[in-house]
Amino acid sequence: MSFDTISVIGLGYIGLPTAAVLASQQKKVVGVDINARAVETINRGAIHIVEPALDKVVYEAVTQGFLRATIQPEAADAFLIAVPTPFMADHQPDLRFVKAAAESIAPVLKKGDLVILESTSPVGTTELMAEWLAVMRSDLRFPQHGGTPDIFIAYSPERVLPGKIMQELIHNDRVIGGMTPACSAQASALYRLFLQGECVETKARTAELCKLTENSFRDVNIAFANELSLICADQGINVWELIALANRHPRVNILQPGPGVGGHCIAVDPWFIVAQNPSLVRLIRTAREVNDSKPHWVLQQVKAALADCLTHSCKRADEIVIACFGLTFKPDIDDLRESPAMQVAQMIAKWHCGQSWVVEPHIASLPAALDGKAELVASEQALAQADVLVMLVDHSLFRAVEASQVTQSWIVDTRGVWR
Ligand code: SAJ
Repeated sequence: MSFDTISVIGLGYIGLPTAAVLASQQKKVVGVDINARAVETINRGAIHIVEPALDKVVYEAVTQGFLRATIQPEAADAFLIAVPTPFMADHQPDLRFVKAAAESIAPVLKKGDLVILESTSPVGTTELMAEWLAVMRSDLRFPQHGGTPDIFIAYSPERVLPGKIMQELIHNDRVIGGMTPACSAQASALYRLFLQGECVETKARTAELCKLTENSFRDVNIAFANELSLICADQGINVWELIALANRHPRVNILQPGPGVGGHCIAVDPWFIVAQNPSLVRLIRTAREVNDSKPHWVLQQVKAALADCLTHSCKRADEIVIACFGLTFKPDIDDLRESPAMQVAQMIAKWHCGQSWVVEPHIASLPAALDGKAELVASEQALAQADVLVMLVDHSLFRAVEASQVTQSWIVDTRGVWR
């Protein structure tokens, strides 16, 4: 188990940090990605994604000669697959990137190699991947064939929090699901090259469901908070005060409501459980529906605020300026993927006949979906001139705004910043 060369397939938010951390242990790491621009950027020692502290580790790994990126897989002792697993229009998991990754490494596999799947996957995907590989390499023995395999295969989900990846990658415990105990042992040996947390070994299928369970747990709990926010709005109760009070109970720990649940994990992964167990899931599906419906509820709140503004001011609807604060899927990042704030801002821009403003300090220009439909403005301008304020993302910069600067009578605050 010496792992002289390690290959990481997929150099995105998980693959690149993992490749860089392995290279920082002075291992020869070859990163593989189909995106030629990402490959070229990494080979310059730069990064194509935003994640605190990643740039320095990648720069050092590349300039010291331990990390190199390429488009074509090469022979290695271990392969880590970290490619996207999105869902299709009907919420069924889309495994085409995992299949493409397996197809791309199959020709370079050799006896003794280890293949680990890290992508969030429905239960059974690791076994499926092993079958794909076995069909392509009938000259090799795989774990499903019994006996000592030529290729060791395991599933180990990434569990790192965007914004804290470099820290959590090293310190979080790691669930390792080998297809056999020997596969688990091999995979643990690889992660121990950099991991300070524990390697906890289990079966591949349990590890797959464990990852889906973690994100579904969070989704269900956020849905609970979001449902409370609807009830509180109806009853004239401050939901943040309510949650803070309830959380003083030693066994209550409610999460925070918001405009919905975004990102590429929590809003996606529970659907993998739903897709595989349609007749069993009720809570997990409902939580998804509660969270997915929240942006529409926020739009209704904005419509009600505008109607009230029309009643109490002498302005026409087309003279009223609505300003959205925040577009990203969570605070203090620049990631707009699957962002409920983006969804709300787009719906407002489409519906409102007056000006729609957006304040988002983490981006330099509006994304295509809002270009020409809304205007990116500074926080000061929006606070001084907009009529209706819609707080969507609790960036630290927004939390730092003095209460005396927020003078509007019409505020829809989905984050409890201006409560
Ligand atoms: N959110 C709320 N209220 C809360 C907490 C979060 O509305 O109290 C919203 C956020 O604003 C955001 C969404 O939920 O829109 C997701 O944000 P997050 O910070 O909960 O999670 P992610 O998507 O950044 O990362 C999650 C993490 N999973 C868990 O915490 C169980 C991370 O550890 C996983 O590695 C990651 O998904 C992943 O890649 O699967």
